[in-house]
Amino acid sequence: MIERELKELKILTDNLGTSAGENWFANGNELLSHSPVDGKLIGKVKTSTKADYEKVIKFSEDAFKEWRLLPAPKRGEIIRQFGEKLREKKEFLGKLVSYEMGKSYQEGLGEVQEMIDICDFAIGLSRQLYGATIHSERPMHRMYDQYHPLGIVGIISAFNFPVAVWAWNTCLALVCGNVVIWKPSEKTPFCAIACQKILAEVLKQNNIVEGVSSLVIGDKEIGELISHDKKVALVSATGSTRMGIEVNKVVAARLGKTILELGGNNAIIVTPDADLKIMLTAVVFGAVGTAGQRCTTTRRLIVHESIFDKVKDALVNAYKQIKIGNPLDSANHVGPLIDTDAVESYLLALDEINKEGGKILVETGVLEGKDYSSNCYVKPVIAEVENDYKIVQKETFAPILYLIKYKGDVMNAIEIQNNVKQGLSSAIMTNNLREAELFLSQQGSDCGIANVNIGTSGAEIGGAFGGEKETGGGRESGSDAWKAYMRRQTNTINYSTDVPLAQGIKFNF
Ligand code: UN1
Repeated sequence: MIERELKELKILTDNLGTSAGENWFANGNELLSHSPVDGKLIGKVKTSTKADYEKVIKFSEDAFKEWRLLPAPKRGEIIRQFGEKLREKKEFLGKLVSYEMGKSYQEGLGEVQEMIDICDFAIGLSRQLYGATIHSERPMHRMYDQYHPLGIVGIISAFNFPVAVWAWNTCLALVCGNVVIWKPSEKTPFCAIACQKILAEVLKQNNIVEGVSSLVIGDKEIGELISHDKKVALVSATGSTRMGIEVNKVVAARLGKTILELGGNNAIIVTPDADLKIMLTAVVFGAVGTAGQRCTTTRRLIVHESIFDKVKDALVNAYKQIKIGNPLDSANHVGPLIDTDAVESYLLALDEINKEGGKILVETGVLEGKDYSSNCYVKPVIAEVENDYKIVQKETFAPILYLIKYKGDVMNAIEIQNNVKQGLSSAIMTNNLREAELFLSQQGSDCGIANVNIGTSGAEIGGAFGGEKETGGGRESGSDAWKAYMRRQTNTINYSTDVPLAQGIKFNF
């Protein structure tokens, strides 16, 4: 099924390690990428060494000097062409994402669609990088602010969204006039190579200087080179809170900028006024989609005691119908976890739930047999727990949904929801206006994303994406997230023949 795509991948990835043509330097160790779908080797990639990184930085610095001079709408035109290429390659990339990462083909396509959407968004944005004009208190003076590019933007991305998150950052960074260096997850190098090659082709066709978009594949050390490097003005990092704290420490120490998209512990509140049909689809997709490996995955369901048993039964029943298997087969809902380490974390979490007194409501475990030869397929879990269990407070990247009961007023549910360290995504299921508005108010959800009658996952490009508290505070993608990729400058111009000082100060000599 994947034969044709692998052939196309081979064409895309040929000459790796030797081609500087698309700014590719890789003289380090070999990295093997295995598919979690069938455990087979997809291929080997050479990683970048410190010396390779230094070369990339040099290219990037030189490229920035030229790229920033191209008018923003012209940069937008490059992104338009990139979006066209992505439309052509949608099936190919979607399959590659599915095969290398393990999410369903539909979700792979969805991820590529997010890339296309951010291209469209960035094209419009390229003509809207507005600053304000300000009326000066001084006669014949003009005051305004404008936005300039920062320079080199480093992107550190995670395995679970191996293509979209890079595109979110790259498209905005590029139209804003920056150049980018990408360190993808070592678990999905081929997705990264494919993206880089597709963009590189567009840049080449437009005679754009090399170094506008670069890729450095490697482990933590490459990430550290980026974080420590004063030449990298902004580091946009997606991944675990542990990683984000490290990146933040290092980048803040050199007063660089960061955009951090870290862990989530997302909840949906279900009140007695909820439409249970909507609730069921939203919760099941949110909890088992991408096998529970989205930062926006629904991890906790906070249900009013009066409907608790009803919701529980409906969910247990729905989980019985979930089909687990090869994610490229559209009959299956849930694919594998990324690797056997992730399976280990899933099993450990189950132990913890039991130890802390939780009640597991469905059959759990790792699937065996020839269809599951990668040993990465696990059964999605529902467990009845208390919010303050240690395991519930943690983000386990696996399809484990915690059911928590609340009593009385919706404020009690909101308090439970907010009572975790993370603050990414949240939702309430209710047709009660008072409950919904309370949830969205300043005494409501403390998350960066708060939804009514839809689930916690499935980002739409128009809105800013990101979260509070240990989620890191960064915003990407829509709304005015672009401002983080630029530096603001306030300009005052005097076209009078006098020099009136601000604050009414008189200074005569
Ligand atoms: C989504 O839910 O559609 O890593 C997007 C993640 C996020 C992207 C989620 N950065 O899961």
